[in-house]
Amino acid sequence: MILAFVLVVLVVGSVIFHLLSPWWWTPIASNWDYIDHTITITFWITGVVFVAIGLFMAYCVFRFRHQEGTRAAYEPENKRLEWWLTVVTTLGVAGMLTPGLFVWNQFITVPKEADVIEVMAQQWQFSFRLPGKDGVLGTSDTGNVSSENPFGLNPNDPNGQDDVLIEAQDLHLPLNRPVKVLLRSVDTLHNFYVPQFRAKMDMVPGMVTYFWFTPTRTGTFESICAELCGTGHYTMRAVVVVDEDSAYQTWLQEQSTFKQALAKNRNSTGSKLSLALSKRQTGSADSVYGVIPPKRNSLRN
Ligand SMILES: [Cu+2]
Repeated sequence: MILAFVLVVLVVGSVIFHLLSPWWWTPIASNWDYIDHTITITFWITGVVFVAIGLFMAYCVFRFRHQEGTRAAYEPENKRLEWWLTVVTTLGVAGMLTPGLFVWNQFITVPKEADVIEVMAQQWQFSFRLPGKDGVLGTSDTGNVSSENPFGLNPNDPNGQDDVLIEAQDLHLPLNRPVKVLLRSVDTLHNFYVPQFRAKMDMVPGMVTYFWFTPTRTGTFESICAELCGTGHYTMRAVVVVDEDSAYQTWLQEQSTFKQALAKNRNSTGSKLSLALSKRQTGSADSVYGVIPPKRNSLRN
């Protein structure tokens, strides 16, 4: 009797908690409201099943409780019931998977007019690359990665010379322009995720993964690494700022190209990124905590 009551309280409490929970989605800032719809459909299907099974268990516990003089009947096979459960389960699973297939198809079908950017991950920071005036990203190879060339770009590729390298870790994007995000990693598995964009994907060493989205409102959003990637994983964050076009152009003018960065690094003024990388390669304890603050770098050098 008490157990049946507890089961009912669990079911009703879970539903109320779900409806009143403060931990809900951040307000969306991209075109991917389809992804929210698929999650809502999944919540509905699993919610209805959860309530039905929870209440059915409570009913059974109450209805078939121990009573003097009655004995349980053993009934291992019931074809009708099994058919019925198989059909309902199949419909439920199909209902959850089908919308996802349509959304996934859209998620990886990039519109032709999309701008291309690249996000590069390493323990434990994100860096960004834009294709520059020619609109084409230069080729890259992890074998080229060095303190002078932290992105590992091919120095002989003319397409790469004007690539814009963003080492300050804040990426700006223009409002309402679709963007294809190429993802790569130089060391281990990472995942680029901005919750407001409803888009994320693993970054896998040795391959380039991608997704696309259109930012639909201006603002400053935090990107996090959503793949446990080592002791500094929790520090692996960056900022994505969605700008009106004029503010975006102003920001873009202030960024330096691969050619400029290479010259600057050769003059050994050093960049935050290259220093962090070179210290990591030489095994400095500081690098365990990711990016070394620039002030400390200047004190050391
Ligand atoms: Cu990571």
